[in-house]
This record gives sequence, structure tokens and C-alpha cells, in this order.
Amino acid sequence: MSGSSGASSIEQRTERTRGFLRDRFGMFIHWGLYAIPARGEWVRSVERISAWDYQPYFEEFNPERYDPKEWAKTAKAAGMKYAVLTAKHHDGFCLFDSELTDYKSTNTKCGRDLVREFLEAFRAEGLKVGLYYSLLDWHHPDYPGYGDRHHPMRDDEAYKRDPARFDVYLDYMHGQVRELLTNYGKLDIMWFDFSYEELTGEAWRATELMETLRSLQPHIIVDNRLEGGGEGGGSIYTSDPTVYSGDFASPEQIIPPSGVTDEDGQSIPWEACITLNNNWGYCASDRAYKSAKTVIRKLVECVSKNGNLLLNVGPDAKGEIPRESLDVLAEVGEWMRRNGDSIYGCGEAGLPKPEWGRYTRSGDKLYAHLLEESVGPINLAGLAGRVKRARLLADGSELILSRPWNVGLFEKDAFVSFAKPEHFTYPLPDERDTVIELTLD
Ligand code: H79
Repeated sequence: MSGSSGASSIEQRTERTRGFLRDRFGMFIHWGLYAIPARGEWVRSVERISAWDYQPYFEEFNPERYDPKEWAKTAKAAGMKYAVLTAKHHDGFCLFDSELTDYKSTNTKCGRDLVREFLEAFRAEGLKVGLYYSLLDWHHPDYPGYGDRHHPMRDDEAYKRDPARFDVYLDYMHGQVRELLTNYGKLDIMWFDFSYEELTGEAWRATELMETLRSLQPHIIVDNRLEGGGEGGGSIYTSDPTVYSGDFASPEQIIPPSGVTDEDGQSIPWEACITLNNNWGYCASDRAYKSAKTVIRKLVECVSKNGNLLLNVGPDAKGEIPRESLDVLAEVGEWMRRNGDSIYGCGEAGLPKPEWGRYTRSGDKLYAHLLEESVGPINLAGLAGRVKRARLLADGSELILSRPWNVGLFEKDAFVSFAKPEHFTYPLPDERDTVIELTLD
């Protein structure tokens, strides 16, 4: 392996990601020219749209209702602690005032540096901020086109490139990353997307890029997509990561069944990124929004496996987050205000997954997330004599730690119920997720 730093680099990674992993819940924002065709952010590739035919979206782009202060309030009210915006997606359009291209928001009708306004608004709400930057670029003339299965002009001989010119693109890409890290104040997260086939690691001049990045912003954390295939591989999973292995794994549209661990079973920082409907970029016809109940349960699942959830919104061409997304986020926020103690700073409980749901834990506080109705007192397997107190997290009310009459069957277990008689546990007070806070001895 080319990993140069072994254990000490893993220690540094642990140090850098500590705060991020306490935050647990963030907002991903996919926004760009593709909000106008409104068929998802891959529209140019999927429909093989030429540069000529994509140009009208640049001419037309004018999101008059872009109000990042509203977005920031929405994220904060949802209980999110950080946000990541697409400074540039695969189509190459820059939402910031880059000196290295004309293909940027400041040259459209709106004339605004959308990234700068985003950063200012979210920081003002006390949220941490990150930028997504696409390694792919379907607009840049020196990005390989012909033969690249992702590129809109993949079959067009005219888009054949001299591979030597890829370095010209890399200068551009490195230069833009430098701009973002130099001109926009402190960034908390840099989210690169993505490596594939031979375009991985040093093909991006990744060591050089990481040295620039760490020298400009020593505390920034980076995802793991400068190497590996897409969301997959990479040396972050090994005990000898490269300098560009990243600080956290980034499973996309999946929650890892048993979290993410290295060969020795040590937890690796990770963040699942998940869409609210079935698209990242705004898709007018996609109304398959997840319910608040699903989002809450998926967030709990991530935390119970030591992971974060980066939940996506795709604002429309006017700059508004879709109504359905706002409704779901508001309801998630209402739950988070009462139950956030079972999320922030919490992680895996070190107990087997219970029959009725999941555990999360922080120190001596064990949170029982009841996701399924129980008949009779709720069984806390193996916790006999270990629970000092039980409270309903949402309102702080006392719950009853009791021994059922047929305790002989369950000597090693503790039991909790909502009221006397002690078999009263139906129905659950919150059918999305009822959280019991248990104080352990
Ligand atoms: O930015 C979001 C996606 O656009 C990007 N990563 C997240 C965070 C991404 N998703 N998938 N991929 C990159 C890998 C490529 C998937 C593809 Fe396809 C499968 C490209 C073509 C077929 C998905 C389905 C995209 C278009 C159709």
C-alpha cells in the first residue's frame, strides 16, 4: 500500500471528525442549472444533451426566490447541524464566482455568488458548512468525453481528447478547489464526487490536492471519493490509508447493514447520503417523498450504527425547497426538538439489536427507540439490575421499571412500562419513534 502514515493518520482522522460525528444530521443541497429541466441532476448525461442544447438553461437561470436564510432556518428547525451545497456538479456549472471560468452564476441573469450567500446564511444560524465539488466536469473542454460512459458526448468522436490535456483540467480543478478554500472563510467539510474506473487517487493528483487542502484549512474534513469506485472502495477501510483516503466513508442511498468498521472491527467515521424523494436535483415529476416517520427511523438507524445522515433537498429553478420536503423537515424537526438527546453525541449502544426497535447511547444514557408495539412490559434484554431510571424522553415523565409476575422466564432482563398496571404499554405515545431514556448504573 502507498499509505504513508498508518496509525497516526487514523488518530488524526478520529480527532478531525469528532465534532462532525456528534452532529449526526445534516442537509445536502443539490442545486444548479438542472433545476430548470427539472429531470434530475444527471439529465445532461442521461439524455445526452449537447453543450449547445444545455446552454439555454445558463441563459435563463434566474432564481429570484433564492433566500439561503430561509434554507438555513429550515435546516436548523429540522434539527440539522450542518449543510453541504453543490458548488459545482457534474455539468460543470459553478455556483460561485470563480476566476477560472465564465460558466458561473455571477455571469447569469441572477448575477449572485450563490455559494457565498449560502455560507453566510448557514453560518449565521450556527450551522457548520460544507461544499460539494464534482471531480467530473462535462463542460470543461479538457475533461475526457468520448468513451467515458458518464459523459453526455460519450459517443461523439469530436469529443475525443488528448489524454495529456487532462492535466489542463486538473490544473483548473485544483485551482477551483483552492479558490473555494481561500476566498470563502472557514469550511467544515469538502465533499468530492467521484472516482471511477482509472480516474481515482493520483489520477486526480490527489496527494497534491490534499496537501493544498490541509495547508489552507487544517480542520476541514473530506469524504472518501478521491479514491475508490464511486461510493465504494478506497483505503479508508484499511489500517494503512493514503493521504487522500478521506475522513469519512460516504455510502450513497444505502445504510450499511452493520455500520462501517475496519479489519479489526474499529468503527470508521461514516455518513449515509440519502435523497428525500428519488432524485438529488429537483425533479418535478418525482413525488415519491419519504415520510417524516421514515426519515426519523433512518436517522436513528444511522446513529445506532455510529453513522451520520446527510439528507438531501433539491431546490427548484426559482430557488425554493419543494413544499413536500419542507413539510417532512418540519415534522422531523418537531420530533428532534423533543428527542434530539437520543441523536446528538450518541452512537452504537454495544448491545444486541432489541426486538422492538433500536438502541442509541451516550455515556450512561441508553436510549430505547420503540419502533414496534409491545404486548406487555417492554423487555430490556440482559439489563436486569443495570437500569437506575426510565423516563419518556419527549416529556420527561417517569416510566415504571417493573418485574412482571412471570419474571422467572426472564431473570437476566429488565422491564419498563408506561403506567400501572405494568402491562400497559399499548399504544405507543409516538408511533414514529417513542424514545425511552434509561440511566444506567
Ligand atoms: O451528487 C449525487 C449524484 O448525482 C452522484 N452522487 C450523489 C451524491 C452520483 N450518483 N450516482 N452516481 C453519482 C454514480 C452514477 C450513477 C449512474 Fe445513473 C447510473 C449514472 C448513470 C446510471 C443514476 C442513474 C444517475 C443517472 C441515472
